[in-house]
Amino acid sequence: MTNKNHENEKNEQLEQHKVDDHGKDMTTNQGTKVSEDEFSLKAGARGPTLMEDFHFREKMTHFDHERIPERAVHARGYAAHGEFEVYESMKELTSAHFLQDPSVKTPVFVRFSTVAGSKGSSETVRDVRGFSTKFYTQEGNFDLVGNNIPVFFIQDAIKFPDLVHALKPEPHNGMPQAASAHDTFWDFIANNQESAHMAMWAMSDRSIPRSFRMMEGFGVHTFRFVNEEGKARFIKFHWKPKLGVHSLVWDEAQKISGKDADFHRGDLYMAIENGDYPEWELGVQVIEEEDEFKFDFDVLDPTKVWPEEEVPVKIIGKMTLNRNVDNVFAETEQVAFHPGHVVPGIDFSNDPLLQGRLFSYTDTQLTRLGGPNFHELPINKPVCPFHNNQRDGMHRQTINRGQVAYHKNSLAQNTPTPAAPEAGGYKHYEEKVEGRKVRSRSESFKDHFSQATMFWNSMSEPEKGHITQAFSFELGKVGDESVRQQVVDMLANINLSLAQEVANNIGVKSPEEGGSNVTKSSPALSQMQSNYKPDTRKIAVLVGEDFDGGELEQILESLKSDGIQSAIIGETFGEQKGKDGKSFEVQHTFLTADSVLFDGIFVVGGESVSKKFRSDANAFMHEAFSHFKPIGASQKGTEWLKEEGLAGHAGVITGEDSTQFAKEFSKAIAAHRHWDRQIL
Ligand code: HDE
Repeated sequence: MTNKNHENEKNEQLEQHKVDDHGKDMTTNQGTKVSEDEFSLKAGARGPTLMEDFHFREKMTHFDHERIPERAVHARGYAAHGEFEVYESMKELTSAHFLQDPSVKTPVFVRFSTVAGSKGSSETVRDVRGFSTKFYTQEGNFDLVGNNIPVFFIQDAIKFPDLVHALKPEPHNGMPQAASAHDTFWDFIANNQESAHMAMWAMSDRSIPRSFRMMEGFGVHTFRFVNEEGKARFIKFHWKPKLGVHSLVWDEAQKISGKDADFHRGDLYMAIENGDYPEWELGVQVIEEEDEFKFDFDVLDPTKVWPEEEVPVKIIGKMTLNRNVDNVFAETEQVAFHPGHVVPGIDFSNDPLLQGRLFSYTDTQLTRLGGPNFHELPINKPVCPFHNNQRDGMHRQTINRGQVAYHKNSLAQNTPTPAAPEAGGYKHYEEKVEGRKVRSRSESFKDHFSQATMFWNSMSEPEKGHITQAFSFELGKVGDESVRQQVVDMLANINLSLAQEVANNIGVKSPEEGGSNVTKSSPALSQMQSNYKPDTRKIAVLVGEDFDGGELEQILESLKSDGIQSAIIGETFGEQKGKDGKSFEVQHTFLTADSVLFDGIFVVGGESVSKKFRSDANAFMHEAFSHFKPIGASQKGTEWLKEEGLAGHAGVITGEDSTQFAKEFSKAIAAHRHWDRQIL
């Protein structure tokens, strides 16, 4: 496998820390060569092990301390390197250096994550996904620590520990892992109704993404851009994936969890290895400060979106991920993000959720990374120099020279010197603030349901169906009937028929009153509006004995030219030979592959196949069909589809003319799912 080092300052910096052990003599950590690494030192061949065996002691001690605490949330994550470029100067909006010059490529490191599960949990669970980006800019690190959902469960950071306690496995029995489908989570939701909007998103297709490469990212909070003249505007950050926003279906997601718990990391890793570098465009929504109170939501409320139809997303640049990490622990695990890592030109708003996050992120690293010097870890180090009077602490690596470590001083000519804003010193935006100290929530934060209804109104019929099913699944796992009833009653404030359908599914009293008079919708919220491309979609090609190899070759070539990847599935590994002598290497057998691991299937079959082959192929066809995936068939496969009653349905492609067939199949693959299919 290649791990091409794209030239940039961060990659060069990391290079200095890399060690290659291949072909080297083995030594202790002190550099003493080791002569034996299989047997501990003993008094006699059967005797006790001796304390003086320094090599054994050192090796075992190191191993005993190899694990560090996992992240309190977002423990399961995967990351990659890349770069960001702005399309044109953003001078009007911000003075941030990395947003001025389109020829500047800023190195980035991006970590995607699930929220609830432990470090070893499955990746296709229903959950919010983290989307954290560290920009290594010339003015210091800027971290955009976002999610794939644009709103959040709570409005004030003081409630975060409660939310997470309710979400994580229940403390008395440690269950369930990586799932919100349990009593405490839904008890929290019903009793903290500011979460209504986010609960709708969490039950939508957004929380079971097909791939990290096919998710949007959102900064969630309102930030500020400040330009050189000191003019500030409210902004929200968006990442828009070039491949569009696409999801799994729930049954598929659950099955993938068993078949391949690493499904999302595998997908990202292989895309980068194959040179299919994933790309996202960065967008910003901008609200002028003077328009702060012109909307029917408070711009500081993190449970609200700014509908894109009212506040358009201005696309300002592009990020490409182009290099996998060399070492998951050193990079992905040790990276420390913080929404408070900002650069001049980017500032905060008074969103009370953001304000609390500004405290939490450094604090958590002190436990997780063992002290205050985690900024010195290679992955966390800025690419620009950093100088101050901070000293010492656990694991300090920098050797600061000189006598002086305080400000102000005369012995070092009063250096290091704070820089004036004109010379690049960070200047906090001088917002006028006044008020009484109060422990309360602003009245303007009190509408919890209008945008939840707007979200529902914006969904297509299949998306609405998925949300209804998701609520019914999750609440169906809730043991306490009163909690189930409370959630259904809460849903009645969002949409009465949703609440009634869920009530029927889970056996609680169906609300008769309620409903919402909000008719507003925001079409941009539906994933149906997304990009549909065949690029990097993966299909399973089921190939038996005695088939027309020439035709298969031609079809696969045509699909490949559209960016579609295919894997040959056979009964056993080895070569699968066609009647015409053309042979294809089997990449997976029915034992090692499964229809849920592919975006579509292509049934070729063969004149003479075993009963087992036919029944395995049937299982693939029926499962792909029930997951609304594209299915293509040629040769013997066409007959099989007919026999199984699958031919003629939406997204099921057959045809005599192989050129025409390949074109139509490619189109069906680009459509991803065929929702109008009648499920048998
Ligand atoms: Fe986080 N969050 N969070 N969060 N968060 C953490 O920091 C926290 C919130 C997000 O890949 C922790 O280093 C509080 C919103 C991501 O390393 C911790 C509050 C959003 C990641 C923490 C929030 C996020 C974290 C755990 C409420 C979307 C993974 C480990 C005020 C905008 C970063 C760590 C990575 C991680 C606290 C809410 C995104 C404990 C107190 C809203 C993507 O510090």
